Amino acid sequence: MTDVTRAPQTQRTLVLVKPDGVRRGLSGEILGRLEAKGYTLVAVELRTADEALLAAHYAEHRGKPFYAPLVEFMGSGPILAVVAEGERVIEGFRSLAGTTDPTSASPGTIRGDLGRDWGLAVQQNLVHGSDSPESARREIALWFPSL
Ligand code: D4T
Repeated sequence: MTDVTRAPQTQRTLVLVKPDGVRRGLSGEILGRLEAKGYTLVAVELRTADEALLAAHYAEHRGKPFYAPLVEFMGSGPILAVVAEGERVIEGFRSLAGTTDPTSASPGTIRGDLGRDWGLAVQQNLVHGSDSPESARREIALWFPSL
């Protein structure tokens, strides 16, 4: 519901189309969903991430069982890195993406419509989206230091 007393919260978020999404030719579909929702693309770059960037990006997961396969998977091919902007875009993109496990993510979401479990060591769940304003600032600085 609209809260008329609330101050505007124009935000930026980091979206990644992960290597599975790029490999499957879903970059356009995913960018299309972002744009159709009304968010603005601020930066878009296709790049293969090196281990240092991935270690910094996933620092919070270091030591977890899925960390090594996650870094290997994320470095396995090009990623489409995107900065998107809009009112409450951080929450909005997380909602577009759906929950982490694509098998149970709701239909209508990117992961729910386009993703599934492939029986691999790591969830190949097509996209990443920053989960808070602090994460967004940190991640945008890592992937797009010039912004
Ligand atoms: P990201 O960070 O990639 O947007 O995904 P989420 O926010 O949805 O999920 P996350 O940070 O908890 O996980 C990061 C990354 O690790 C993989 N993963 C995660 C996995 O393979 N097994 C697991 O049990 C978890 C929790 C999937 C996404």
